[in-house]
Amino acid sequence: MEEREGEDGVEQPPLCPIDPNTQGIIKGRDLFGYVGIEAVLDQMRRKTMKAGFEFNIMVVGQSGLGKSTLVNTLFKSKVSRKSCTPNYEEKISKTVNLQSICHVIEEKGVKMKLTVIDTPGFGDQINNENCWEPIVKYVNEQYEKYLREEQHVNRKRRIPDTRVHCCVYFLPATGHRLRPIDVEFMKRLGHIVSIVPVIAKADTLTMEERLEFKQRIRQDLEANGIRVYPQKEYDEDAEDRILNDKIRENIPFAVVGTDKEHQVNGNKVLGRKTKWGIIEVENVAHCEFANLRDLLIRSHLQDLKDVTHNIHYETYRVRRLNESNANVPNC
Ligand SMILES: Nc1nc2c(ncn2[C@@H]2O[C@H](COP(=O)(O)OP(=O)(O)OP(=O)(O)O)[C@@H](O)[C@H]2O)c(=O)[nH]1
Ligand SMILES: [Mg+2]
Repeated sequence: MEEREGEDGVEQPPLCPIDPNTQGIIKGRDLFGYVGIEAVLDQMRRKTMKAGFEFNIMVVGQSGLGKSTLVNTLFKSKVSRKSCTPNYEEKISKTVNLQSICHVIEEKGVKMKLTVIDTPGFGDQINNENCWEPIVKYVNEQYEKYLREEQHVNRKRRIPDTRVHCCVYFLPATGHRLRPIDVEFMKRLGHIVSIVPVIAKADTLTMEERLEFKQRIRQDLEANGIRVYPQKEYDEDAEDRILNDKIRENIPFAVVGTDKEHQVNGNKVLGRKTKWGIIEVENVAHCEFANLRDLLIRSHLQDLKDVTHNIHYETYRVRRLNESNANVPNC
């Protein structure tokens, strides 16, 4: 800001004095009175509410680990399978094709189009050597679709987003270490999508067994250089780091899924009957299903979308554009 000289030649303070503590940020209030910049938050909120948003989760893992069941449990609606009447014998059939099931969920005026991609479990073939291929192919196909849409001369105002924002990877509750197939699978997936590993059917392990197993898995993930969400290098600030460190210390979540409701203290709760009593799926003292749901929906949904767009999709986009440039013949 220029120094001014008054009519009498005496130096005047600048028109809008800059407070050295604000490092040159001129507050709306100082310049014109109240400008109302923070109202942009309301504008953004209104726009998001009107447009709604898309969120896509994929469940992956060996056959029979409870992927389809957990998806049903996750949204308490029959997201991935037949409708269920409580008290009837639950019978979830084997998933044979990769299928995406879409639900529009509306809460307090905010619309979310949630798509869950339920995948057939691997492990049934005699040779499981390349069992990750259909999954990797699906993830990449969604990036390709998005890239094509982006490159259209007349592109849509809003490109439909079918990209996988999170892949929940199911580990069997063996209590031992990561199996070579899980290492191989997650290594490959970790380069293209955000992975959240979970211990499936955690009701089959005692609390002590769960804790020890979780610790061994964390060691194995690190030793094998497997990238799982949330990754340290993407923490944006100290606040993020504190929040994400708590999640990292707790990963993989030990989850239990069910479609059945039971009466507990006069309330209907989603639960699974075991020899130790009823495991309440949404009770954090019993299992970590609620922690997983909170991570996916409450605390990290937007971050998962950002990481998908800014990191995974960007890596794909750059690779594809480099490939196309390499294929252009030199003039
Ligand atoms: N003990 C226990 N059993 C479970 C749990 N979740 C699911 N199951 C049972 O495990 C069996 C397989 O469940 P699904 O949900 O079909 O498993 P899936 O992973 O989708 O199997 P595929 O479609 O073959 O890949 C069913 O009999 C479920 O009732 C759980 O948390 N604990
Ligand atoms: Mg299934």
